[in-house]
Amino acid sequence: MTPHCTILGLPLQAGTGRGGCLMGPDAFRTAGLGEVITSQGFGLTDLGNLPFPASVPEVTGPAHLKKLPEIVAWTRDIQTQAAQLAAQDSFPIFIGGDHSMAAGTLTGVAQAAAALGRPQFVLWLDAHPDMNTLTSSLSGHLHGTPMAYALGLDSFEGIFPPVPAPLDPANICMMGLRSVDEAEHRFIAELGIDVYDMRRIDELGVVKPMEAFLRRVAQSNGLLHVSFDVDFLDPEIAPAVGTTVPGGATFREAHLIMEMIHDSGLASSLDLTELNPFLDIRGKTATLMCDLTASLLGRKVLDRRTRGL
Ligand code: EXY
Ligand code: MN
Ligand code: MN
Ligand code: MN
Repeated sequence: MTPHCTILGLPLQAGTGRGGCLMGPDAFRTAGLGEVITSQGFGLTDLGNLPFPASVPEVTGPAHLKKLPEIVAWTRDIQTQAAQLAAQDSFPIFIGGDHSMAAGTLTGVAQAAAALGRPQFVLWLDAHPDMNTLTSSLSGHLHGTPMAYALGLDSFEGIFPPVPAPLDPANICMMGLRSVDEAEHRFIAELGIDVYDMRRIDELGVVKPMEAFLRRVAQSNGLLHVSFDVDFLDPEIAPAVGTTVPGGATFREAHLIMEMIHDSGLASSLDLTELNPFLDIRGKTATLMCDLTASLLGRKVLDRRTRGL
């Protein structure tokens, strides 16, 4: 990993039904994300927040979709930024913002990987696969759709920007799932995506699945994007998210995943997403997400200090 990180704030919340994710980037900064990065010995460029899109296209899609034009505009802008940042010699950290931001980050980083002739891998840490198409979404909330878009599934054409380099389903690993819609279930089975739902994590732990996935990334000389949705974590330890689902990853399961990613040296970009500071308790979720980022950047258990909250 390059010894430099670039933070880009993505203050969007139009993809979710609840207000608050707009404040996510500021909460990450307040919780000390910058200090976490520099204390691990990385240089830091904080680009601030991407502005609300200057122009929102006139698009129409299925009528039940919420705030479609806004998300199309954010996707266009985020995709451009992510492709540029991923091509630089610095580790991009995209701080959201709701998970619809991943429509832009996944496709932007995959575009940059394709330009280098390297396969893009994705580790998806989430209670949900966010793999609904525009027609299969039942809620109409677009944060439930970015993975389907990045895979190039049907229904987005002519509405969203064309996907420059669709993800290969064989290069995706999803961990933590415990809320999957029927259509998503079908897409996962049809595409053969590698899924470790919470039951499989209970049974196997996280080490074996992570070792197998990281080995595949390394063997293919791949680039690894990590998309970390706060609701991957158990709501007891991470309450600041609008879509809590009981039975999520524990503190140590999550840290161990981050530590293994660090040890592999394979990570090339990161999303921190769905943090809703309005729902937090004395900043504990934002602080935990920063600590998990520290583990991904190399902080060891024995280096941790007591933090007063
Ligand atoms: N599958 C549900 C939907 O499509 O509305 C729930 C999506 C929640 C998405 C959160 C961010 O991960
Ligand atoms: Mn998500
Ligand atoms: Mn989720
Ligand atoms: Mn467990």
